[in-house]
Amino acid sequence: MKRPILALLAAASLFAVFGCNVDRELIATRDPSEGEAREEAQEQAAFFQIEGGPELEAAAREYQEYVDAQSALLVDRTKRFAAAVEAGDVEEAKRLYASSREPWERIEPVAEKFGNLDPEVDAREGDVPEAQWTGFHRIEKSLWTENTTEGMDEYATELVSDVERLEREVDGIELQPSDPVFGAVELLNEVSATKITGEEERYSHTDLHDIAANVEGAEVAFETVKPVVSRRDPELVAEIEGAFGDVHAEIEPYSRGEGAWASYEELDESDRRSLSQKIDALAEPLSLVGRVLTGS
Ligand SMILES: [Cu+2]
Repeated sequence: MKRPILALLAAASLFAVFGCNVDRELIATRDPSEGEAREEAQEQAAFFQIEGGPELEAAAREYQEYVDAQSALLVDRTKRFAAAVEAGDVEEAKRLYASSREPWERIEPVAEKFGNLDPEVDAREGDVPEAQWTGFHRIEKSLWTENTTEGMDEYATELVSDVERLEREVDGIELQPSDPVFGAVELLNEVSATKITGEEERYSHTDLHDIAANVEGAEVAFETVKPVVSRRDPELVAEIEGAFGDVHAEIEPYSRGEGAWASYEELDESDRRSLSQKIDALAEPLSLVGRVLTGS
């Protein structure tokens, strides 16, 4: 869960408005009576078309397809998790908990766009008044601190209907080409600032599932725009790929195979600091991608 979503939306709409004006201005400021200048302006326009427009739109669509697929996966896995909760199978519910959250964490920057969906699905204890606290972490607490599914049926049912709502809503979302990368940067900043303390999965200590999924989603967002960024700033691409490599190298030792991760309690202060530094070192060059895409 994350709050500074307004900044993301503002940045995205700024791109939408500003991006077009820049192109048009380049053409308009040239004297149309001069044939040569006009030709140059047309070339400029064509350049933007080839280099930016359709290719970036395709990138946005590609990311949109990823969001569709992940939200479908989220519904599938959450249904299985909810079924275990409703059946009173504590062990099975615990086993399915972290993996059912992964698709959510991969597309978290987008999931957060839908009003109160994010708090309903992903609020931590204390984020909202106790009586309104629902979602994954409500059930997490019961499973890990009380070792029971008792009283959790209604939360499980609601959780399924919430993720189904997400799946429906993402169908109609219109992303700007730079939205996914802006969102990824915000999310990585949240990882290194707050998630790194283990607050997200304070009862189950499955934080590495979330963090790995956040990084995966960020990588997909970057990959979709990478061809455009490579042509404009190949050094930046090399820097970002190196930083992704460093993050992977940092978390790899905690992998327990087949999608399993070490308990976050196994990481001491210095392990956590080291991980947060690697995440920061990735978020920083990634934050420059937006500027490269808008050409500003
Ligand atoms: Cu989250």
